[in-house]
Amino acid sequence: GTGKFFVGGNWKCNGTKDSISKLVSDLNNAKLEADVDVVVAPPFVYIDQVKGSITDRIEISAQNSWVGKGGAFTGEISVEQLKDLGCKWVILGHSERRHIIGEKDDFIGKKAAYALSEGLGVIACVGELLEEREAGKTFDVCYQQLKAFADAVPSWDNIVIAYEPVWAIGTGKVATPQQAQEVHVAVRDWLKNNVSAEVASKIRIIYGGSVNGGNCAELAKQEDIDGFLVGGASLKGPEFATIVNSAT
Ligand code: G2H
Repeated sequence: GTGKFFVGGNWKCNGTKDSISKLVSDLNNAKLEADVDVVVAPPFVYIDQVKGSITDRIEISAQNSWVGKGGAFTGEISVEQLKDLGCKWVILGHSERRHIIGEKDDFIGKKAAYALSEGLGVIACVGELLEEREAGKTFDVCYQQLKAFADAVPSWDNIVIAYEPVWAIGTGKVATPQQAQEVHVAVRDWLKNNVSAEVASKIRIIYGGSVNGGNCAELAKQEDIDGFLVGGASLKGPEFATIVNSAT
């Protein structure tokens, strides 16, 4: 990989005060290698609990944010509020928000631009559906999603790209290291041709989709895999630690 290894735990819509208290305590007791950025993304309602109890070694991400300044937007959570709680990151463009909630490319791009303008880092997710892969459209889909981010953001300095093939998410069907590597290279090439060679070489591209303690080491060996976004396996402290430590 290129930059510092980056591992995010996306807890999605899981947990209770009790289960999260146990998970945080397991993470606080885990041995995490020094040379890795470690981030967890609790559900909004537990961010304050997690921030108040987790080691400073682990940064906090939100799983979504509102597209602009807070105000009369019922049910939304603003970037300003996330910062107030101590969040450093936000996941945007996750496939569950694209395909279940229906978020569109330009809306996601605007969210990224606003979060960056307020100083949050963005974990920008891209990835193809199974039918798109089978139709040979994997690269085109990722390029279109990348372009929407590129058109909206002034800088890529504070962005980590997560490649998450939708067919591999929560299905137990992990992409092979070669399948992931191939798309990571394509993403880097796209950035080189459409943003800059510097961004392409510096940016971290992490893989997500059924990463677990058993498959992380082989994936981590790939040249262009700079870390992971982990869902299911991030709900178990010791397994998440194994994934954090998989590059060393
Ligand atoms: C992909 C991933 C985390 P899981 O969505 O973002 O989830 O590891 O459960 O496939």
